[in-house]
Amino acid sequence: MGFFDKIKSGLTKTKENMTNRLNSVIASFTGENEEFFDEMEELLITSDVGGEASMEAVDQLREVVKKRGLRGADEVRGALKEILVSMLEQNDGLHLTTKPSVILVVGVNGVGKTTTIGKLAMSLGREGKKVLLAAGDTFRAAAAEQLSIWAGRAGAEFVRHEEGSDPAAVVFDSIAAAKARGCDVIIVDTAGRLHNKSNLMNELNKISRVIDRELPEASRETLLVLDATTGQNGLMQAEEFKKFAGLTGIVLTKLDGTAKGGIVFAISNRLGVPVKYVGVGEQADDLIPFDPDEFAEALLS
Ligand SMILES: Nc1nc2c(ncn2[C@@H]2O[C@H](COP(=O)(O)OP(=O)(O)OP(=O)(O)O)[C@@H](O)[C@H]2O)c(=O)[nH]1
Ligand SMILES: [Mg+2]
Repeated sequence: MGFFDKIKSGLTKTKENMTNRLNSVIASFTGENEEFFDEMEELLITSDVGGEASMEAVDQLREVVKKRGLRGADEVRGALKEILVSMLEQNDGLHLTTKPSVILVVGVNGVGKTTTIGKLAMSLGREGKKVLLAAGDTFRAAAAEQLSIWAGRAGAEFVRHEEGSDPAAVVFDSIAAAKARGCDVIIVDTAGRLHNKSNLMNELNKISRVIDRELPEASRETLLVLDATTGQNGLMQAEEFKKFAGLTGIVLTKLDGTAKGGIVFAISNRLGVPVKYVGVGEQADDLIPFDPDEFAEALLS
């Protein structure tokens, strides 16, 4: 299955809801008409695009319709697609140029961090990279178990300490092991206890300082994993993490489980951080590099 088909099948619920409604509003378009714009705005808001972003999108659409004198449904669909794409941050993928590079994966509990790491390890492994998984979630022994299963599947190196030990020490040892074993990429799993517990942010800071000290020149990605089904709530978490952890990208998981794919636009609008991957299932190849153009196309087709 190509990326476009995977996006489309991952978006089944969203398509049944948002796409169908979009198509029926678009079909009602016969030229400049306030009712049309009102319906479009309401549709976007109820699809999780967010109030501010929806209003901006509809303002732009109104302007384009007027300026180009658009009359037909296909014309307005094309214009809407352009606007939606322009709202999304461009995604130029992961920057992993040094050996080793580091991917730090953060997010609240249950969003899909460990699963995403497993999928990433598989995909980087397929590109021929030697990957090391660092079990920085020492909060529960089961977290390291889960990660070790993925490491086995992906043929990745794996470093863990005992339950309750210091995650920064796991990262320290992982870096030493990655250097010794000639690994290309270290992916660090972290605990996901609630963001309003300042100890989580302190822990992330400490991990970050160890990476700065031990690998000052290394390429580093800090990916925030967000669960698409939590909608606007996820955005508040994201702002907190952005403040404390300096994000380079978002991984939006469980897009297969929501009818409100519009959350992708709200993320770009509110955070200005690119969505780098979307998760559309629990299997190894259910992680798709995000492409704004294909995403908008899938929503509108
Ligand atoms: N449908 C679907 N399920 C997913 C996706 N990504 C992860 N999951 C499921 O979500 C659940 C939680 O995933 P984990 O990877 O354990 O989440 P986590 O963030 O590591 O959780 P903690 O370690 O408890 O903080 C698991 O049942 C995963 O299989 C996805 O893209 N789609
Ligand atoms: Mg986990």
